[in-house]
Amino acid sequence: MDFSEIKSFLESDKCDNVTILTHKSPDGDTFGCGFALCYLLRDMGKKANVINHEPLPKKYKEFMYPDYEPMDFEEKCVIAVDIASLELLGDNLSEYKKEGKIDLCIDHHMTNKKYAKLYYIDSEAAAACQILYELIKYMERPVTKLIATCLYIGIATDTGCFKFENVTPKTHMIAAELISYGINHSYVNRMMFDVKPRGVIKVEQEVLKNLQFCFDDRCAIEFVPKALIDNSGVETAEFEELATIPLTVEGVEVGITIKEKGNNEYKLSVRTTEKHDACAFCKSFGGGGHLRAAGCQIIGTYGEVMKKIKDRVAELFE
Ligand SMILES: [Mn+2]
Repeated sequence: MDFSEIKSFLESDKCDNVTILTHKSPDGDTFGCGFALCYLLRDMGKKANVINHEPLPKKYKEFMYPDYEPMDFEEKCVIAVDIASLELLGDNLSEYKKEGKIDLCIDHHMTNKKYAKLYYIDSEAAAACQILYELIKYMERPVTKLIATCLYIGIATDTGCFKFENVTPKTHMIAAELISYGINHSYVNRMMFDVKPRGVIKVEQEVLKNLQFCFDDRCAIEFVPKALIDNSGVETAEFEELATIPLTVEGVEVGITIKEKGNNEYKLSVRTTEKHDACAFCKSFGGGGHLRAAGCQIIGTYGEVMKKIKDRVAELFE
């Protein structure tokens, strides 16, 4: 699909009473893209709501939806943003996993499963928000300060504050344009990247105590027990930055975070330097994502899961 087709779809009668879906284990990009799209559609005189798999972290609220109120309507259209596969809708949105439920998908994952009737996927884009910005400009719709803030946060968070390899000159140019709409970018970035709830710091303290190094310290693995998150008093979505810790250690090429999700159920987040492909790593376990940041689910006892992971890392270092 190209922009002209997406534009005609969004402007058509088919696209009204819209439910916008974000992915489970949410991040700034899925929220930013979801809310920006919601405000765009509402500005176009349509009814739209954002539906999230889990409660939104406090840090996004003040920027993305200070006065957001859900609208009352009978759903006619469903749009998924930043969602590579139906599985990422999670249990709470499982009603949307049925074949043919999703009308449009806007995404930037190279592993996108093309589950929607219409889709726009650009795996070169640093964030789904980057695509949406270009689409709004193409549609010649106004970029309000609220929309600009949502989009800026999505781009900043999906690029690790403009540090990742997915950043291109275009990413910076779009960020610069977004700043020109009056966003307080310095404050936004401080709140996104520097300031954390104390519950998060406490979890980090515990997790760091048991950070494991293997393969001549080229791989670091952190384990996050479920109880630690459950007892932290903080929304699970506040912990997205946890996964970045292992790779911050000097000499580490593969950083792995194992989050315990349930009985014998683990979620893996993998971050790599330019030497390794995180996406291929996770794909071998049925997951996916980006070249340097990807994820998957692994079932088994802790010991089995650890062995599977280490065997796979060993292959990388062969
Ligand atoms: Mn994204």
